[in-house]
Amino acid sequence: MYHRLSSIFSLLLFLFLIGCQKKTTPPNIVIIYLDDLGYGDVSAYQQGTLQTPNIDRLANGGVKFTNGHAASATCTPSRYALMTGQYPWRNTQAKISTGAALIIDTLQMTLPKMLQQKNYQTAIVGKWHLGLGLDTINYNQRISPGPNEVGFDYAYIMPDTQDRVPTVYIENGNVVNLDANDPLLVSFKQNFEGEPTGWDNPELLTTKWHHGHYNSIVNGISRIGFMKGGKSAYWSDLDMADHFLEKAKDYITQNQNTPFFLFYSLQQPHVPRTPHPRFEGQSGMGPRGDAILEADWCIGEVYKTLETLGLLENTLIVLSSDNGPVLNDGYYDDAVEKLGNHTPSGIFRGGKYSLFEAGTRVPFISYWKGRIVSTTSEKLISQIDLFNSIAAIIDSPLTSQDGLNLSELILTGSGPERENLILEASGRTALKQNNWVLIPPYSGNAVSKYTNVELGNADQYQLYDLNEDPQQSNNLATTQLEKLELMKATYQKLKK
Ligand code: NG6
Ligand code: CA
Repeated sequence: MYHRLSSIFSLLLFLFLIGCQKKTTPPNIVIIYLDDLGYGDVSAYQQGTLQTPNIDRLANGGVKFTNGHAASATCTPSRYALMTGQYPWRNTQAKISTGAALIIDTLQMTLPKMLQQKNYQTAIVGKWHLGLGLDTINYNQRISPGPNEVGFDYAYIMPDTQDRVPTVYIENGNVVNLDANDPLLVSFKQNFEGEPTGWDNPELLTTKWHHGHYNSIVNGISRIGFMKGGKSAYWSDLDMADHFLEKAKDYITQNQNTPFFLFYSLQQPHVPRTPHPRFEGQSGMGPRGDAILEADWCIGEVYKTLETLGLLENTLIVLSSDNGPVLNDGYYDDAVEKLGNHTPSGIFRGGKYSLFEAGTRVPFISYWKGRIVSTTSEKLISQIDLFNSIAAIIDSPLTSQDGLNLSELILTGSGPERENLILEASGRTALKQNNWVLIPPYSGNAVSKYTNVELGNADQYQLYDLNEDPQQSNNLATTQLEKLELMKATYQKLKK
């Protein structure tokens, strides 16, 4: 009898301990990262006319940041900052990457490495765009260094962008489905003899290029760069979203019993916009709108996967975008013509490539079911802070060069915020401080000729008070002289 009681007691104690253990299990981290999605593209932000119910569920059930920034108005530098917690302008290589070498040093600390040190399984699925290899890449052998060498245990990636060659997926360094008898050759300098291009063979195109994008043709779309061979490995543009989604879901399912970090890096709504036919016409805004609806659906599917596996209560989801929106980014795809009343930039000025607000002020959401109470936060936060903040949340002592620990903000929507932030766009920088913005003079077009985006360039200093003037329409640089000098001094100090 005594033995029976004691073994029942031991069993209960064991179950109790398991129960406790489950509670203290570090949370899974899922970063959902969109490509060129604007502040006003998400309906929870109440700006545009497009409906994004699945992103809204995260925004309305978590912290919806209305003053959240990407580190840069273009992709590679933003992603660099997200991965390292370092300002991209400190690294001269951190500019839009086209077939270039890996820009993260393999000795550098990164977000996934920090998580690995805390026994996380780590993965990236989707767009990479941080460079690969050391020099010229041979796609017919394992490509290294790449995501695996900077902290990802598993990597299923598109190397640069959907509009750049090679149009193949790479899994842990190897081109997927490559036939050794048909080697894949890539060049960004010259075409391979006899290969059609968008420039020479417009009759082969199903999507016409508007500017750039007139090199090799794959699936009726001409791209940036030249490619020959490797045909069995070419991706299907129309299936890309489903393909990445499948990989993301598989990864979550396979790693449900261990803490994991998933960087789910979607390709939408970057050009070329190729939503699956089942989304065609759904937005009434052409492929750009349809691609956003497709991305929203994918996010809903990832949510469902976490829910079905019972992981939602132990998963911190952060959703954001790598830079602001652009309509015409190089193809005739009706993005401008069918926009209607939709406002991708929200009320903000500029867009992708711009130093004005819409270049980097993007949807920024943290969600953790049962842990984060739904709220809206106007506090200033940058993606550069995710390294330190996630480190704090999972009890890692590591910090980055430029990030802040804003974990309280991420978990509650209140608490300390950033006092200042250096914004970056195509190598130019500006300062945001306590809702004032200082943009130094820059030569160059005020409005980009092709994309029609206001870039932020002007002959004189620009100074804006976002509390009074979120649209940045009233330059105070000649009237608020004291403020101007103060901001200049801070800018100089931070840029040192
Ligand atoms: C630009 C491309 C643009 C886009 C961008 C990268 C031209 C004319 N424009 O050079 O289409 O690919 O690079 O976008 O080629 S990003 O979101 O990855 O930074
Ligand atoms: Ca981008």
